[in-house]
Amino acid sequence: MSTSQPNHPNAGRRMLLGGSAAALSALGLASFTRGAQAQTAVATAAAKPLPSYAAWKDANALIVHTSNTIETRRSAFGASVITPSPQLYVRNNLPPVDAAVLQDRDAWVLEIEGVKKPRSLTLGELKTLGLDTVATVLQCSGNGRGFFPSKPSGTPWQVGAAGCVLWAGVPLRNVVAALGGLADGARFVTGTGGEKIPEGVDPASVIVERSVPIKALDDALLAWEMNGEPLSLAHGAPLRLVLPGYQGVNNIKYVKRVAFTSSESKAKIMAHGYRMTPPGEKSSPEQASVWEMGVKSWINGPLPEDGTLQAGLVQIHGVAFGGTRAVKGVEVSTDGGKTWKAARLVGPDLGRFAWRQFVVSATLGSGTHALMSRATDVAGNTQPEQREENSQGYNNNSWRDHGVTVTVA
Ligand SMILES: Nc1nc2c(c(=O)[nH]1)N[C@H]1C(S)=C(S)[C@@H](COP(=O)(O)O)O[C@H]1N2
Ligand SMILES: [Mo]
Repeated sequence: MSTSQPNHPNAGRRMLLGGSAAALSALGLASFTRGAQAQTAVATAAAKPLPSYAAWKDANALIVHTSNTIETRRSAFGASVITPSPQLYVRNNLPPVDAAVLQDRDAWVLEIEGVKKPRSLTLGELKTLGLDTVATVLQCSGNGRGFFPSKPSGTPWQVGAAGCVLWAGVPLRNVVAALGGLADGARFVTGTGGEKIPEGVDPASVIVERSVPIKALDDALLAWEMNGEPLSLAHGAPLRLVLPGYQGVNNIKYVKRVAFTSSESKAKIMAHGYRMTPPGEKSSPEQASVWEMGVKSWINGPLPEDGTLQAGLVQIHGVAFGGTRAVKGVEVSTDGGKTWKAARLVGPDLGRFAWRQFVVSATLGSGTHALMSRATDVAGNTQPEQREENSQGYNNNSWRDHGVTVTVA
């Protein structure tokens, strides 16, 4: 394998822009340290440049909240199922690993613990153990936080901290089998990110380490490829733990350790972060963690930003997914949820972890129309009308919050 693969086909274009990219990079890196204050100021801020590690992305398709929180515009999802990498959202809790690791991807080392024969394996060795490819919805658990009237702290994502992408890699269960099977007492899959921990801070307070129930092992993948290209630094190069159906934060980028543990990680991001904390209470490990995604859908067109529509026929379309379960159907309302019409699922079915595109033909007369969509999964779970209130604004799958109002002449 080549030792100097570019991060992305657009890397060449980025080099042509060398001078300004360097300036942007300085800005981008500076804003990494601004943290929470920077995130809450975004609503009013002017368009920000893409940070250098994501400079190859399509700025027109994205809303840059900060250099580590970038979301896809609702109007940019299109109807072709897969989200192109240049349009996919980015969320980093720490700056990405050094780009130097891309010079020899196969030399990346992963530690495996909690198996009968624990050891470390290079990415080159992992590639000999199996190959599979899966389409999954990658979604930040805070997607839809922007619709909470309580304005929780954190990025006010609307619908765009999500995408549907293809991963290729080795099934994690192949690796477990090659190392003699699970050790006794393994109850969680714990993945650890390989980012450099800033000097002078307690590693447990910032390390990206998440635990999920051991049943996630059935579908887990150690992926080195996304959408047909070597993983980019923005999305976890050279190796990522992909947990289909689980909220974004559990899908550990730059994964350096996978441990099958008897208890959940004590890292702050696990013990206190990403908990369904009742409003006004303190987060604690007893509260539910953001694990499997709930059934959810939203409309991507027509949108208010399309301006005033002509009266007559419109194609109301959007995306729907069920986390670890396939979507059975989607209904659409043009009257704010009073009456519903079954939508047609369109495009290829890329499996239960992917989203489905849906469409309904409707004739809209002049006036305003509140368009809503409501998905149901194969187990019969229907997207709820109301969000589950929680202090950090996680897991918003309220159909009412995700509706759009369009105006017809
Ligand atoms: N190592 C590491 N993994 C990580 C993160 C991170 O900061 N570091 N962010 C998590 C969060 S909160 C989300 S939503 C997804 C975002 O994935 P993306 O940036 O590829 O879209 O990665 C997750 N995995
Ligand atoms: Mo996230």
